[in-house]
Amino acid sequence: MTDSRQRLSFDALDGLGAALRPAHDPRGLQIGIVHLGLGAFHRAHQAVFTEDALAATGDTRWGILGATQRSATVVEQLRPQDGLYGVLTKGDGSTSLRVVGSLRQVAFPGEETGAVLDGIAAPTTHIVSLTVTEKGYRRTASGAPDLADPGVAADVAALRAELEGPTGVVEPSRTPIGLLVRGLALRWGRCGAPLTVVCCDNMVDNGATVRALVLAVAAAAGPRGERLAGWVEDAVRFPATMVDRIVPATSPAHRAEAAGLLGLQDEGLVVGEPFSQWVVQDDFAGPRPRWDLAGATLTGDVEPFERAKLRILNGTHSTLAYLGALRGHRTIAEAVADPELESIARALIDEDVIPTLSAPAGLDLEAYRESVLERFANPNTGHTTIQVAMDGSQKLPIRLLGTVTDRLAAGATPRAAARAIAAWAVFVARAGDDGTLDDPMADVLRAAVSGAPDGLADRLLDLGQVFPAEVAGSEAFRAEVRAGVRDLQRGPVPAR
Ligand code: CS2
Repeated sequence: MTDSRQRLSFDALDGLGAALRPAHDPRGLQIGIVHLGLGAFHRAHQAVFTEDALAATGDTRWGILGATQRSATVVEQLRPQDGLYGVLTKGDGSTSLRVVGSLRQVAFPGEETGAVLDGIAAPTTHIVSLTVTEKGYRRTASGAPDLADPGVAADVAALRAELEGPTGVVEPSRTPIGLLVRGLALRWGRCGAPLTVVCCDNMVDNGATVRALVLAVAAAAGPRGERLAGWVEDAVRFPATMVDRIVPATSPAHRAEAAGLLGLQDEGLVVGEPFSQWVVQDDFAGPRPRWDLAGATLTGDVEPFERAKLRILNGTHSTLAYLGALRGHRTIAEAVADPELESIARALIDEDVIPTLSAPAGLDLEAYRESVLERFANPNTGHTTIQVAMDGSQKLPIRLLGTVTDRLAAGATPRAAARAIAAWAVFVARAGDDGTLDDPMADVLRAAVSGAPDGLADRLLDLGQVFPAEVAGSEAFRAEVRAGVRDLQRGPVPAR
């Protein structure tokens, strides 16, 4: 019997029914993967694929050491639970729960940087994966590492010192890429074994992007750093990936529901929709878990999948988030159930996005559109417009502005995409006013939205960190964004 006041942990595992328990014994796993960014997405996505691969093969090499740069709370949630946590899957009309055991160690790189560096350097580790969100990469507008960022600068200084020889003290790491490069430096010195870095963030060419950042941060540490970069070029692979699962923030109601199903308290609970997809470029420097046996697609060319996903799913998600929030919709499901917003979402996909895509083999883009809209309509995930709306300055260039650039280059004016940018502008102006703007560029954005309302669109489009010159320089596109802003400023009639 389990006791719902008791926390989930190894001790409670044997009391759980077989359907809830991991299909392998988590106590027997060694660390083979170091993951940077232990947020809900990793726990509901890659850790589950790894879990299923473990169950399929019995290969005990692939336990995960998860590091969370941002929040000590995640460590407090998971450590007392021996790394165990539940995944609550909320379908449209179905709910299920399972406990995942692939996460074997958790660390907060603040004070525990040494443990993470040792993990990356260990010859038994073959993979370092990342989900640190778009802003976690600390890039400048040109995509280079922002060496002026104090966190990046501190990690480069620590790296430079560590490359000189043992320092006796491990400086706390401040950035995920800094942590990764310092770990690679230690690995190079200790064993030199090959490694694969698997970026699982929603970015264009995510593998190549992280590789370029790693090489640039290494090179910034001086001549020894340049030699480190040479080793990375030879020994480390950076496959591209496309990741997909809608993972809303876990709410107290989710925790209560899971406690009812589990008979235990689970502070590490994550929530996801039933759908989950992972497409990974089959380019590994060494062994990997059999993620293919767990439903992942290992392929030579991820780009068409990634582009279709970023532009159709994420681009439309953001559009619905801004327009939905402005119309008072709390969730994405409510936003897409609003006929006017649904038709803007369809126009965006059909008129602006699909003309820029080539369908990956086996993917029908119209069918993909329908499945995405259906997933958004799932009322049970409780995914909020505000959650998707955050960090727009980082997300829009990746998910919407590629579409805009391609349409402009083809001589077309992407009207629905302009409407989405207009919605972001008005959303930012309102969130700036009421103090709720959640964006790493919040100060710059607040300054840009603070002038006369009729210049709002142009002041935002002039932000070179967000809008590339091809977009900002198109008078036709500007005119559409201005018109969209004017319509919305007239006061979007609340839907209800
Ligand atoms: C969302 C994504 O929060 C967001 O910006 O668009 O997290 C989205 O839910 C995932 O990419 C789905 O795979």
